[in-house]
Amino acid sequence: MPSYKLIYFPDRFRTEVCRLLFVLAEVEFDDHRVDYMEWSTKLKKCSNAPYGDLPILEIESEEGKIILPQSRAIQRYLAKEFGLYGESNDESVIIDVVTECWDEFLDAAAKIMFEEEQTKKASLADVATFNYIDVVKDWVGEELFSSYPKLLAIRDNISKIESIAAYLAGRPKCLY
Ligand SMILES: N[C@@H](CCC(=O)N[C@@H](CS)C(=O)NCC(=O)O)C(=O)O
Repeated sequence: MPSYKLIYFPDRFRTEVCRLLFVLAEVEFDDHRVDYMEWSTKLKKCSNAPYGDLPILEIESEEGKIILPQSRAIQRYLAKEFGLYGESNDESVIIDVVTECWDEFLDAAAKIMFEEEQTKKASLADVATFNYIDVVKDWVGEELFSSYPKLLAIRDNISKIESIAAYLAGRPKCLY
């Protein structure tokens, strides 16, 4: 059995799925959590991370040592190793579809979270909220949001901005 060292920050973001896969498969691993300041001021320069970012997974076995970057590649690698990646190509692709959806969602959320300019952050969050409601109401109806007046107020505020209102009035009809 190889030994595994998973290196990331003390966060869940890009690595928790990998940690959970180890736990689920009951495979021991070194859950190495690096302090973010220490990483950016010191460790990054001398790290063996192929793309200079984290997470990386170090795998050591009789055949030698491999260093894997890219969280999604690591997830898939572990899932395959632990027999958690479906039993056929058809099952694996469904697993990929679900995983990609959640990763896209997480990436979008991260863009908002890491936006440093507060006004831009608020605007971006509001625009994203507007768009979410605008798309989803066409599929399942506006009633879905009736218990969330604050969300609807954000939607209304954005749609009343002059430039947005003009754009919405002239934009081609689209289903999604
Ligand atoms: N595509 C990479 C992105 C990794 C990434 O953006 N890592 C961030 C933390 S979430 C990082 O290491 N930031 C510090 C740095 O780049 O030095 C992956 O999914 O593994």
